[in-house]
Amino acid sequence: MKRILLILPLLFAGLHSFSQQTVFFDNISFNNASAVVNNNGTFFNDYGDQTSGYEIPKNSGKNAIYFMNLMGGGTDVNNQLKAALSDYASSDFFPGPYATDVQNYQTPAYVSRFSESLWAIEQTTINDHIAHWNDSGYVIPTAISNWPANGNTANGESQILAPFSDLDGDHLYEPETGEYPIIRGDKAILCILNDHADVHSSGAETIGLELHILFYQYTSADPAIDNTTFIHSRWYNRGTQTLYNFKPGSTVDFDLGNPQDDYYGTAPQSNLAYVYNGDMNDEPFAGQIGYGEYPPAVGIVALNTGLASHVPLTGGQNSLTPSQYYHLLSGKDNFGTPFYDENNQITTYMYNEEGVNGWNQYTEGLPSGDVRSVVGFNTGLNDGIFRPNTSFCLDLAVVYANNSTNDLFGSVTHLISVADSVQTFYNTQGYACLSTLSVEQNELVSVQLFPNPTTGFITLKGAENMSFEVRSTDGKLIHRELNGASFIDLSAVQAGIYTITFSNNTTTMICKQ
Ligand SMILES: [Ca+2]
Ligand SMILES: [Ca+2]
Ligand SMILES: [Ca+2]
Ligand SMILES: [Ca+2]
Repeated sequence: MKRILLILPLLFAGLHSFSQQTVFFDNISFNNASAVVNNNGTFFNDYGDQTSGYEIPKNSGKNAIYFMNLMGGGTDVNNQLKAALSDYASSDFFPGPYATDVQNYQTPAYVSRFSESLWAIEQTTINDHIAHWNDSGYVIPTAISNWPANGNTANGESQILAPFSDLDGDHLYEPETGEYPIIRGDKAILCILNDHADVHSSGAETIGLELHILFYQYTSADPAIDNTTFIHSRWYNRGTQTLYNFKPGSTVDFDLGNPQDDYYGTAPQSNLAYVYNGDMNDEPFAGQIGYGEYPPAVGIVALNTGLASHVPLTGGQNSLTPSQYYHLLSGKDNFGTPFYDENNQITTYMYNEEGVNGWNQYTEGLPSGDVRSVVGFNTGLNDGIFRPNTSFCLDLAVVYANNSTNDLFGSVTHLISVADSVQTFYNTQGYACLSTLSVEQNELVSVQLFPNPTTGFITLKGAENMSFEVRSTDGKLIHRELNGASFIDLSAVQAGIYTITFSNNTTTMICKQ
């Protein structure tokens, strides 16, 4: 369900005369977590009511996170900072893909297609489409037909936007011929944003960034997975400037039930930034339902590039300058001063516990309170250089763990093991997320395969020199080809959906009838 949330006047009247930003949101609640996602690069926050938006367990009324965002910045060749930022009140991100000219964001076609810029879709809908697209009387669901696979190049948009299976290799999304969206998880919500359509309310200079964020969840019998929301983001530099020392990250305002009695910490070995309760009772506070006794812990795992930093949000929440945010994203305080650990060594990981007797806020004798922090992620880019027409990918997971011990750190110990098992689960998916891709390469399936659905034989084009394997949906290996092939014989296997994964890390689905 999508609703208009509110109308926010922008703080600046710049290039355009007074403009207004409407924030839409949707909710992903396909497993034990219920998460609000907004169409401006902020999430887990009800932007209109200014209330928490990450409820876990679902329908409990208990929330673990008040606010989170994705943001980033880097310096150009003249050492000038360019950044796309957001806070509790405003955002430098605008709905829809990058278009070359600022006027192009105002065209009626662009506005009608991208004013919400949130697409929710379930994997079962996609599987059903793969199985039945050619049946008489089949009507393509709007979640399939509206998938933003192609942009309007005449309007300066990239031809390829969201990933899809391009069965005929013409770069055009044609669901009427059986082509389908490529997502992750059992349910996903995609949001496409740019930082270019209007003046930045943060005051930062525009990058020319296009940010695709896919929020996804699995329903699972494994509580570690069922309590997790994944965030897959791809960052495209569609501008003309090379950015150096690019620092992507998140402002996170964990509020674990009662926001006034929390502690935060970092487990760098698990790429985990987290919060836990400062005592063994999370009482209600100002309308927030507390988690009660044995309170849980919640955290964020950087799955593919690693956690670069986790530091407190110093300097206030809505009054920071872009360069102050950049310092925080670099793992320093807002003035650019480094943090020091218990051995007086510079650290970017605040309160790195490494076990119950480690360095933490409790052993330091610090009071618990309302934790707000900034998490920095590595980009995986060579020397942090973010060149025009390239992209990088950042995969995150929001993890949650109960506490069954009478120990303050019981939830933290459990959360670290949950983070590690979510990492293992992620690794087995084999996503091609580490590489830097040109914009044109995107995540298209480069191998063509037909017919799909099939009754037996499938012809492959482009897989002559690629190894590949076919698996059933429960992961069982059906067929493996080590030296490439131009066809597969599936006549002996049962009807159903199969995935085929090629050595270039693309995965597509086959339906056997
Ligand atoms: Ca096509
Ligand atoms: Ca609390
Ligand atoms: Ca308490
Ligand atoms: Ca907080």
